[in-house]
Amino acid sequence: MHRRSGLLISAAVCAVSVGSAFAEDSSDPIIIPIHNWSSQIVMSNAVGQIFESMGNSVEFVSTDSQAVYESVRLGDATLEMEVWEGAFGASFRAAVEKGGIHEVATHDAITREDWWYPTWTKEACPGLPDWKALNECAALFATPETGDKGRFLGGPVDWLKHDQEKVDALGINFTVVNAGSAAALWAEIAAAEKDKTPIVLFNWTPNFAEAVWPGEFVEFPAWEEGCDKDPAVGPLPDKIYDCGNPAKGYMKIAAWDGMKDKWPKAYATLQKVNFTNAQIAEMAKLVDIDGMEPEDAASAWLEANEAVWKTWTE
Ligand code: TMO
Repeated sequence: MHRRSGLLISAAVCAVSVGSAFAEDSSDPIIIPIHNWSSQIVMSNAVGQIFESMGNSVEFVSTDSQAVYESVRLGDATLEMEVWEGAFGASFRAAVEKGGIHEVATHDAITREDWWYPTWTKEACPGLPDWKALNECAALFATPETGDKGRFLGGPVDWLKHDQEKVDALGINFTVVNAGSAAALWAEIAAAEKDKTPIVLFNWTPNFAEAVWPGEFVEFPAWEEGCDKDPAVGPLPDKIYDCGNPAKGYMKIAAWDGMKDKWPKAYATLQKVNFTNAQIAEMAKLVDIDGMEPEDAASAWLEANEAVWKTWTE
């Protein structure tokens, strides 16, 4: 509580000088939240290091990937580098409606997050990627844990993918089991690869995984805005979540409304930040394949891509 009113006061003091072209950034740290998938951690470190190269002070905090929108709205965190439409669109929109957080920019990256399988799975279930074919093949995906139902391996629960709601709405013969971490997803694909066991799990793009395991997303009824709220939207008139996630989703950058006045230079840089699918997949690869620590991966990425980001600081 105390800290927040402090932030508000300094934002107000700063606002007085904003009209001048010489407004300086506050020496308070820019608070950058990090979550539980690699590209977000590396990208956040990269942008933090860019701010540091401009003389700013930066602090990283590990936060829940849904609750972060409330934190940014209140100014407890300053920005969010990866607002994925599929996983976070609802939480982001809800926070924007309450006020205090806004969209700064949209990355060039086009995103998709949904049920996915490595190519060998299709040999066992040739009707894929249609979800109805997946349903007919459910027994192929059964595990001791799921009995005669297929197992869908979901991501960590804070990604809130509503997989169980989708299973219930579409009447799919699957049980949702959530992995504890992103690393657990990759370990399961690698284990299944040994004897080409069929597997269907949560995955996304851009990600390093697409360069390692060719595969496809399951095609559910196409996402339509409101499918998660309005039973009338989607193919079944009385169900919500009777659809897949957006197949061409956005990835946005969000910030606390006070950032612009408190750190005007950093904010001007943030407005120019923009990553592509290939760049984001590369950031994840540096950690998930090459085994680098995220801060080292960020430094290596910045060093190899100076032409991409240097102009953002001018
Ligand atoms: C938010 N995520 C990229 C893990 O789907």
